[in-house]
Amino acid sequence: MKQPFLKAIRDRVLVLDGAMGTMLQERGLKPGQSPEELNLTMPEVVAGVHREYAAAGADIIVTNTFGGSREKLSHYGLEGKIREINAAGVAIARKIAGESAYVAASVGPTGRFVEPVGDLSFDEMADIFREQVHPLIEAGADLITLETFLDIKEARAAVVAVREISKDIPVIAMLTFDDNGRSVLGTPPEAAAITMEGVGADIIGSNCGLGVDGIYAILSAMRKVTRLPLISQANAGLPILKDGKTVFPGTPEDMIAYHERLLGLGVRIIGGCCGTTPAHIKAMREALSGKDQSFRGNGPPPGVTFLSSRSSWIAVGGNNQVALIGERINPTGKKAFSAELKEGKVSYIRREAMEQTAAGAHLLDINVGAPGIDEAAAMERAVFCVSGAVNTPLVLDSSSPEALEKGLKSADGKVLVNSVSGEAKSLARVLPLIKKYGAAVIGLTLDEGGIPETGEGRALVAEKILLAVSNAGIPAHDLILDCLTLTVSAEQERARETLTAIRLVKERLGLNTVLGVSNISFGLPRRPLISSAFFAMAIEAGLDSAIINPKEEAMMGTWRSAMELMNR
Ligand code: THG
Repeated sequence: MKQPFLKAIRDRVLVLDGAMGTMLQERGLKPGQSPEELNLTMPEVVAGVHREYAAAGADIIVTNTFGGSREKLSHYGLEGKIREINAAGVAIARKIAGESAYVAASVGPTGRFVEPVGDLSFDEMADIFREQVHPLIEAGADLITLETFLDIKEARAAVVAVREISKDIPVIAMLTFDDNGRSVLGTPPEAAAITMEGVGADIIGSNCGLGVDGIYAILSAMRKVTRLPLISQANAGLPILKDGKTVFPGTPEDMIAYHERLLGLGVRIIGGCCGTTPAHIKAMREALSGKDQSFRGNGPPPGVTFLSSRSSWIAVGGNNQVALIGERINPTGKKAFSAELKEGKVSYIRREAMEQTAAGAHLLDINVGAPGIDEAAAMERAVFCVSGAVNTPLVLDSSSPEALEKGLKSADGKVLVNSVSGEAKSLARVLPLIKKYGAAVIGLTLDEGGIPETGEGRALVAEKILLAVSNAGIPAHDLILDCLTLTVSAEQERARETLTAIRLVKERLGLNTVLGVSNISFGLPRRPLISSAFFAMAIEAGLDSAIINPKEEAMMGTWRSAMELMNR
């Protein structure tokens, strides 16, 4: 009996097989024919390819189901055979893999995009993947491999779909990158890795597009932001045109030139993409023998919260700069913005997104809660608008679970949800959304008993939230505690208690922290002075991120000065 897959890749490096499409073409697949239909019409041919890779030493056999989605099969009038084609793909691979090799069920992109880039809703996209993944898992696949994705939002929908069907089947998520180091839709490897880990992929990496040198560069960038096992599935070099035909120039020797370096990065699965053959796979297998196969690779330091957008990413906590969250997309006290929200307009949102980012915000808070509006619809409009206007990762600020879920479906990357509290009802409604859609979350240190007066009391609520977060399967580094700023105009003891709570949360729980800073000065004269003094004190106490108005010069000046003084 073979080991569980995730345990196996901890112990040793596994070899995944090589290209399928080119092998099928050499064996009778005609132009214009669906490769996946061969699972039904010529299963022996498909089995023959698997057999060659198994003989070459592949530990993982990848099914011939890459284009097995409704969207792809419908190009060939095969949308009625989704179940049959995918189940047959797994059965054929299993026959060759037997009980000693693993069967990885291949799932490729649909060729369409999620709104607003494309015209499918997040739910429609996830539904297409559910329809394909269901028969793959039912037929007994050992793992799912998501290959050649170009759009992180589509890849996120795919992982969400797999996780709805199975909480524990191992999932590989791979995007394809250009030689400029980004996916076609502008995603850098770090943002891809952060997004895929957030939503629950077990192994991340890259396939296709580049030769092994290019894939090595991509995986090196991913390793800065994740500790997960990595996978390398390179082409046999970059394709060239020779006598009117596309050929892949990479020899088996070229493919193993980076083996040692890949192992040093913590690559635990090595395979081939376009242009690779059983000879390439055999060379990869042989190059592993006698090598140190212990898990290596220096991931990021523990305790850092990573967030992403389609084209950017940020690390919060650790020794990073205090992350600045722009607070201005919030109708509180803003009549004109409230009126726009009611009319469904987004011009204020677009302008504030650009101006706050230009002023130095690293993240943007989006709060569209106002009386008399459909907040979920407004949240979707706002997320689409901000994602189109600027590159910064997002903070979704709402007390409505419906609006949060809509925002989570609308965003491209890994967002920060603002917020959950220590109340049982809030934890029960919000944490499942964080887990499902792959986000981080702000925990407010208050519960059914209100806001504890003392720092000690707030640290206890923080601990309760941490426990619930862990029980929900969310990593502790994706929880950021808000120790709550209350105005000092009424009670001057309050500022100190907030600072005490920050210290306790950091020392006892090792968690990251956030504050909405400006509330400290509410109702007082010369607010910027008081707010910025409190900001500096909170940074010294260990604050990791702050919700502020980045267009307020006193706050930005304080932030710059404090970063200088703290050597950050
Ligand atoms: N913690 C968390 N989230 C938060 C807060 C917090 N979200 C909301 C708030 N506090 C932070 N955001 C704002 C947004 C606007 C203002 C203050 C904090 C603000 N508005 C002006 C006013 O009310 O006077 C309106 C005037 C204007 O700016 O035009 O100050 O603590 N997790």
